[in-house]
Amino acid sequence: MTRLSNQSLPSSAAARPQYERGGVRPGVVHFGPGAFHRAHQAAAFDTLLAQDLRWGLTGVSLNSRGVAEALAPQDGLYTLALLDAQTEYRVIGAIGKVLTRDDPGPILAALTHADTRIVSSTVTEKGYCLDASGALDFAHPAIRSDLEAARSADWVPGSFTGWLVRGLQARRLAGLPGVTVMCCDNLTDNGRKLESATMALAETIDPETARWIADQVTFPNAMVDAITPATDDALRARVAAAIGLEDAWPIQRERFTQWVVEDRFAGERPALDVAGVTFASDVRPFEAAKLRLLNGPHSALAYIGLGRGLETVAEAMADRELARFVEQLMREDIAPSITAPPGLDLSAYITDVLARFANPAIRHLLSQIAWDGSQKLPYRLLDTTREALAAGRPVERLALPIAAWLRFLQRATREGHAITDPLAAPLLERAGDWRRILAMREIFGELGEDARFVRAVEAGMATLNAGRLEPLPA
Ligand code: CS2
Repeated sequence: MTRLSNQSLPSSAAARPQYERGGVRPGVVHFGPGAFHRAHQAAAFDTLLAQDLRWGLTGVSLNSRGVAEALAPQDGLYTLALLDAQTEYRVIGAIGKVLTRDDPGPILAALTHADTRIVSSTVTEKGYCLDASGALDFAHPAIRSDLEAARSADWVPGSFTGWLVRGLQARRLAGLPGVTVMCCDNLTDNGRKLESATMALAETIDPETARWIADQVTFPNAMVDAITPATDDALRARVAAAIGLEDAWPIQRERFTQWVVEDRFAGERPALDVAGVTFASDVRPFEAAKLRLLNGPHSALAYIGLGRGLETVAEAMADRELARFVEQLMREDIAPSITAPPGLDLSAYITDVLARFANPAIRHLLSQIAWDGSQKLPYRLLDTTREALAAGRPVERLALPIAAWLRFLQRATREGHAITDPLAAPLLERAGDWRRILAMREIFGELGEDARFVRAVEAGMATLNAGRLEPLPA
């Protein structure tokens, strides 16, 4: 079968880029062109390109070569499958090149190109090297090695934050204007966190550049949402059959998508509104609603569902007891912690999220959501729990997914299978004595020492051990 490429594109049966790719100029350097970026932000830029060719994307994969190798023979093209009762296929052309850590020269050239106005990122929670307080972790090996490297003028960074400082330093020295740095990961206050981390690193490496960044660069907060199950061979086969071409790395996502960006751009703002993007003066209420009411319950379904032998989110939602538990968790325990963004009806939002989870057209593996629990749970469930305790509300239901996570770690230790988590080693080492996990301040902060929380987690373990989700009557 012919491979997808510029040349074969006209013969494909999918929707195609509505612009002449030869005329595209890269205006954005994106770190982390994985499934989420390619399903969400790149699709929005693809829509924008039909009106304005100055917003092409250059991808940078710091940790793997897979995306670069899959997309190079395809001229950056890939297929996006929009999953619903009827699947729709669309070829996305927004990404030109994908660079890897083997291309430090081209990465620096892209960052310092006069046409580059945005640097964006989806490097996942752990990619920012932050500590439990959300500040840059100077003890992180990647940051330590960047600090070492930065002693030489032509240093090559390893971390994303290192690359930001390096690129911005080079822009300053070249007399170029600043850029907008757009964080697109699921972190509370994501733009501000990246701003403080970048400033902290720049101040240590080159205070002059730090001052320049404060003056010339903005870091808007953003809320990004689209459920994106990982690519599997079944998708590759479906795409090949549907478009009539071979695509080494197609992407799938639900039809629903939302992107709210703080209106805080250093230079020109891309007219992403044509792709349904909302610009808002304050994104925090949207972020809180999404992280707490979508990602929190997602993690709850993952850890509890895996414990019940289930495989996908839709299957977990078909487990009536679990679906009822998650709905109660959302309506009774999480919603009270959220101040709804203007115009958003929280109750309707919850109903919509539950319907998205239950969508039978989407095979979203619970094991995928279960990755990186130590990085995700603080934003997704622990902040809500802290606030509930402070307000004197019960935390039994909020503690149940945490108990399910601890049991997930215990099972991994017992059965000797690996987990994906930057803290895998200490977590698995402590799993037999779960209180030692609650004592890990880098995850739980002071919450792990709160007796009410510890009691609730213990009760949650007992409930789950009894195969239940509601505690046994006393
Ligand atoms: C999921 C998210 O994998 C996960 O942890 O909770 O990727 C989720 O699907 C997206 O944030 C939805 O926007």
